[in-house]
Amino acid sequence: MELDKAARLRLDVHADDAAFLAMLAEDVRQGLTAHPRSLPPKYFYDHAGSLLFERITQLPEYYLTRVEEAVLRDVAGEVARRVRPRDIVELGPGSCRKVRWLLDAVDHPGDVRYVPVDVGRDGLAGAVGALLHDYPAIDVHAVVGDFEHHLGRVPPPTGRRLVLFFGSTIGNFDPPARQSLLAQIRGLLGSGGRLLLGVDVVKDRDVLEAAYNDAAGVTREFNRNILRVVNRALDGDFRPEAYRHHAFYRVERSRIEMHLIATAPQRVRLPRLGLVIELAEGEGIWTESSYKFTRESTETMLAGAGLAMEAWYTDDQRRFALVLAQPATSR
Ligand code: AVJ
Repeated sequence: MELDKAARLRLDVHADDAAFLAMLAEDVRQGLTAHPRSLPPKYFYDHAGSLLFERITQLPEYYLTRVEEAVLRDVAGEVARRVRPRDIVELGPGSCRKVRWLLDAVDHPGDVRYVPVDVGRDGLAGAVGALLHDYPAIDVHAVVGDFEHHLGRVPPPTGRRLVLFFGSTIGNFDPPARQSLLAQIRGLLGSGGRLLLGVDVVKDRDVLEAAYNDAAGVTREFNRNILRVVNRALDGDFRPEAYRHHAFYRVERSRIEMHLIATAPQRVRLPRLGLVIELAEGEGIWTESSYKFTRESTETMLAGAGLAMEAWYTDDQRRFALVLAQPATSR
């Protein structure tokens, strides 16, 4: 059994711990010495941060994950019929839960190769092991890497390709960065290929702000956790409790912004960077942007990367959308 499983699994490692640490050190140096100070949201997700995010997805206020999965459940059959994928690439699959809706909907799962790209080697190996157990017929070519740096390592398509990019992760990227990421994704598609992209939809401010200010305070702890990640990686002495969680919707930019605000003056030592920073009372560290989209702004974003919208699938309250896109024919 295990041998059979191994024969259908290939795992390529492109991002080791040393490279990750070097990247983090440089990002933290740049972010914390700039004004406004900032930290990139990709560093939320150490083991504790991933567990906190998992708890966020179960909060009553945080509708994104639940609604995305409900939409996917509803449209998986139609997407499978339209695309008839042979090769499914997923960026940031986490537990590899969502792809199961598509594997259940395709005609011949035994002809499908699945290519998950994720940063955490152990998490990815575990998720893929469980998937192979439940879908004994598929092939898996897992790529351990950062999809901002290692998309070039994704193997060429074995047949018609479907790229999955769920969870509104695209919303973490500012317009220039998401344009270049989407253009790279377009380059992965090959002939007849499609992208299925999850985007959170612009809506009432109160609903958006509640999703990032939950009553149980899980999002506050998730936000503070980035300081624990930095402390551990760089031997720093941030005091996470000395910062308050501040998340609000900036309408003119269509984005939630998350910040950590010092509640008293702070002196922070980061010996591995040879750096000491001082924050005044009330000074913030910007930890995340989470952009929200309309159908129109999604079309514009796709067009900027040479992609055309083929379908816009949403729930009846239009809270979250899955977008099917293909390379634009003429540019
Ligand atoms: C995983 C990036 C989609 O932006 O909603 C949840 C992360 N931040 N609560 C989001 C997050 C605060 C989440 N994404």
